Amino acid sequence: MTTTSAGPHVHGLGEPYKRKEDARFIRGKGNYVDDIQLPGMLYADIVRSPYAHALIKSIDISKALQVPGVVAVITGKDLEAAGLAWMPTLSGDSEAVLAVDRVLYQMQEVAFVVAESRYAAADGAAAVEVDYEPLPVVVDPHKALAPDAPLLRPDKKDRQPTNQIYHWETGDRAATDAAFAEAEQNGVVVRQDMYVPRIHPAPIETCGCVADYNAATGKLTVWMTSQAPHAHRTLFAIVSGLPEHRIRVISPDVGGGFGNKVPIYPGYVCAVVAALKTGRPVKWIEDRTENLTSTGFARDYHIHAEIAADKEGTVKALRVYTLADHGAFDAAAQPTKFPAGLFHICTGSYDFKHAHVAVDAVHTNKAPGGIAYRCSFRVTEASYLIERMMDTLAREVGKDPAEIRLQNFIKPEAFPYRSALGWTYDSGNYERALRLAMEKIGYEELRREQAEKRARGELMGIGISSFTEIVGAGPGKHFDIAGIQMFDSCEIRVHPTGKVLARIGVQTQGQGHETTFAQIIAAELGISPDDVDVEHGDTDTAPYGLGTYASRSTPVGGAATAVAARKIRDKARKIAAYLLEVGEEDLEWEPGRFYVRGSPSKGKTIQEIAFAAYTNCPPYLEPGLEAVNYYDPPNLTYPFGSYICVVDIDRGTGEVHIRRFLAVDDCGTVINPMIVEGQIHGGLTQGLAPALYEQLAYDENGNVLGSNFQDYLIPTAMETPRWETARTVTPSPHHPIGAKGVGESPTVGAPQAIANAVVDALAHVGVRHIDIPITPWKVWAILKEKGLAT
Ligand code: MCN
Ligand code: CUN
Repeated sequence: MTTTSAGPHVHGLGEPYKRKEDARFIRGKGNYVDDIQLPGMLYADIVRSPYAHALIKSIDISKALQVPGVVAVITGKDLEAAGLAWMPTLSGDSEAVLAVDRVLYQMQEVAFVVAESRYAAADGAAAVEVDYEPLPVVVDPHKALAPDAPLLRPDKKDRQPTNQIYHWETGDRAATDAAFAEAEQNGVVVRQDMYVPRIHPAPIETCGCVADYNAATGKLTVWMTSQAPHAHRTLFAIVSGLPEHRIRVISPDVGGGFGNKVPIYPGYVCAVVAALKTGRPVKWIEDRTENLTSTGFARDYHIHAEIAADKEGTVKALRVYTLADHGAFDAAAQPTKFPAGLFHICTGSYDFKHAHVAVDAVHTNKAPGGIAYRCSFRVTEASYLIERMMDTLAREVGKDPAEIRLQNFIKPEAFPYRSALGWTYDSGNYERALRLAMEKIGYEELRREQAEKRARGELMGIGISSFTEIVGAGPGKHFDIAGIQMFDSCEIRVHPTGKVLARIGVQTQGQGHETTFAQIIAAELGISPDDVDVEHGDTDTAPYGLGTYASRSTPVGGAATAVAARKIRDKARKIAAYLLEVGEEDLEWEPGRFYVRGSPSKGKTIQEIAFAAYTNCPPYLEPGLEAVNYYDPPNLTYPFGSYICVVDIDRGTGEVHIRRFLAVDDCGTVINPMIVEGQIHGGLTQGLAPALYEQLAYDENGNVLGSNFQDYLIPTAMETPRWETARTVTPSPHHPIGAKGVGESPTVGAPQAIANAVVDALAHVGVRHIDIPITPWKVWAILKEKGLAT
């Protein structure tokens, strides 16, 4: 480390420091759950229902037990006898671990087979004979609410007599209705139905675990693909009755989570039961089809939205009604107090005076899960609806979509801004982001080009999305998951030689925490990130944390890390004062060093202070240099962005070609611009996906139509355009380093920019909305209807 007059250069905030974890990933030295091998380990396979709704009349496991290598077969009845047939979901519902007397969706777990090899387990699963009696299937949530719909959850009928899970509303209905009545008379009202389809996060690594129970010590160790190891351990303790300190959950390297690894799945629980039953370690790893068909899906929101505005297009009120399809069990990961997550960010970046939102959630014969996929608790759906609606309003009043946004943005001086639905946006400057995007992409020029092309019969569209996100749950008094408050944590140990071990409560599944959290400490202590190792994911060693989702790691865990590092620095100051024989107030700090004010050469480096903490500590202090912080944020952070997409449409095939896509993001203070850029590239691709390709569709019998990557289209390098990025920086006023989250922003912001561009290309022939995914077939049908197909 070289010391300059400004102190050593430590690669702190704002530096594109190369990812420390990549040293192992690019050498093939990552350590994923499926890499865990234990002596005597058994392998599992799951028998799954071919029916979407059926009674189970009988299960015969005798043939399966005769398959060579099969060691045990566990059924729902076995679990029932042990009191383990049901498990709590993250939304307070109970979900069948293995179905006992009925199945509620195709691919539901029915029996768990363990064997000496993965192949024997598969043969065993094929030999289990299940006698089903098919029942009527409901896949449409509207039909699920019909009075004659079959009741899917008779187990809940005492508290839930229909398929409706909840009705939830927020906002001021009377004031909103009054604003609409006024707009009907003297202004404009726009309305639109839209469906945000069911999609799937589809991480490259599917879900799985290895469960190992040591009967001698009574300790259960579970390596599992988990975005929330501590929360999962607590739920395991509650379900199993095992003491929590005798359960160790280790989430090793995770090959992509995207929300898919937040819920607890039956396979994890069955592997634990099988390990207890057989006395041997049990590995369960899903295949691709199991992952796509049975684990946490996302979206599936049927939305009706309305905006009331004056004749010039200044917005007055927003009214939204949504039917949320939660599938067979309500297993959505979301804060307890907000059943529709943070859907109430749907007033977006605009200054609505009034709003009212109602959501009805229903059961259908589809897999449970919900809200996963880079979404921040339903923010994706909220952002999609408001950005589509602003375009609809622009058409209605004959204004450009950019102009209508600039006219209605919350003004920079209005922050902190309280939204009509009661949320306090911490900071923002929406106009600056949109103006930067317009300037960078050459908006006016593009509009001229579009007009010329339109005159020649060519179809070109420009779409804008000026979204606002809401990330960083807690505060703990408002946010909890299954009762556990959503704070997060960091523990820092500075060793005598000045090297650092930091343990964090959040779990990384690819976002680069081992680098960025080291950079936060580097910035606070003036120690190179290379001298800071960041550990996470092992409940025996990491401080308690709520997990990584909803882009909360930087807003909450990052804040805990900065605060813990500041505690270290406070103690270091005391030690330095002792060593230098001056008062604490006589010391100045520069990165990595305290020195005596007025005599810069008289100082102590953080390394010297660390050594003294263990060798020559002031008698009035505890020896050592360690600190821990549990951070409960005072507010959420509100990152935002303005995206502009340019598309050309092929009149012969209906194909949408994305010619340009520019993303201006603002996540406050940036820790590592290279990692943020990577997050944005990946997130934009996952925003492109539902816009043009992905949908987890079902036929009327409840058969999953997207059970593999031939039918469920994820974009590859071929489909992905060259992303252009830029940024503005509006720090969070309450975060210790001013950082906001960013992981989900691009996926939240992108789909509607693309949808708006396609609708813009066809607006002159009266098209106002096309539901995503906007497939060539849908576009071609419109071209045909409008006489534009060639
Ligand atoms: N970062 C930064 N400066 C900021 C904000 C963030 O340098 N102002 C860095 C962070 O320190 C972190 C990364 O960017 O290294 C993302 O940070 P953050 O926005 O805090 O989000 P999380 O770390 O909580 O990640 C979760 C988020 C979610 S919810 C999904 S889903 C998702 C995503 O991130 N899943 C991912 N990005 C993913 N990226 C990969 N590779 N794999 C996943 O599974
Ligand atoms: Cu909602 S997907 Mo991320 O929050 O794990």
